[in-house]
Amino acid sequence: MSTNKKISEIELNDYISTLKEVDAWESAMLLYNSALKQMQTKVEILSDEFKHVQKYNPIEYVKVRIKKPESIVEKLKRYGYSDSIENMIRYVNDIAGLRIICSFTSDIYRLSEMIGSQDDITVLSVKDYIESPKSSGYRSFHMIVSVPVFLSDKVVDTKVEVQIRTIAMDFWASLEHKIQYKFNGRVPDHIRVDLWECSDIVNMLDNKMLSLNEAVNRAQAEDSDEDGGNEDYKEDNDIRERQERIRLKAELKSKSQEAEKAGSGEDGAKTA
Ligand code: 0O2
Repeated sequence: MSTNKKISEIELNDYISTLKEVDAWESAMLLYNSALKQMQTKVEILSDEFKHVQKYNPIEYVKVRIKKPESIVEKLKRYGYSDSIENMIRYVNDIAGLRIICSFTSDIYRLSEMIGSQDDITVLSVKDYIESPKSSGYRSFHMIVSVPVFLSDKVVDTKVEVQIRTIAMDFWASLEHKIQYKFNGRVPDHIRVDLWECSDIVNMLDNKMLSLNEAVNRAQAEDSDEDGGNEDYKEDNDIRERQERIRLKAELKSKSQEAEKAGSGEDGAKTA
């Protein structure tokens, strides 16, 4: 199986260049859609596992999207490339995009490690806009990964952009995106400054929420230590009560048997 994979594994670019231009677009989109489905399933499995095995699920929700053709063309233009399918595959890394929204900043790093360490995922690049926010104030953790898509006769490694951010970061990003759209990318300075301030507030809120959560966890751990002790004590008492009830029942039974025997004139040796 692994030998077969090695032989048939080719790059998306090579695969597409063997197709006719008419087929190439649809074939590329089929691959990006398949890669996105795979990544979505992987994250859903992680989320299901968290729900069942752990008490806490760091994944609030997941969004997926395939980049619109006009956005792909616009990005290529911005990068100074002509709008060919080959350039799209080579230079646009976020055609297939998956966004994971978490509660806390610490969850972002835990999840990125879990995703990156899966055997069939290759991490091509990482951008930590939490550690170093963009000049707009944008905060998020980005990974470009590639996943193998198994077709009928070949395996094609396909790129997916994974964005991981907190609810607060997502709130900021979606508002800022709307503002950029409204002003056609030319946001007035005073609004830019306000957005920067909001981004700082988001950061403060995330830090505060994280330390609050840590304090809650510590308090719960202390409580459960105490309750755990009480639980043990309660359990011991329950066991003692049950044993006492069984002993009393047995005592009553043997007394009533003795009374029966005495009444019928049987002797102990015979009964035994
Ligand atoms: P959309 O509509 O979300 O698809 P690269 O992909 O590495 O070649 P790029 O595109 O600069 O270069 O990568 P980067 O900086 O990692 O950003 C990719 C995506 O991150 C963007 O995709 C946005 O989704 C998001 N993003 C980056 N900067 C900002 C920002 O300042 N504000 C907001 N709201 N989102 C941002 P697209 O293609 O721009 O948009």
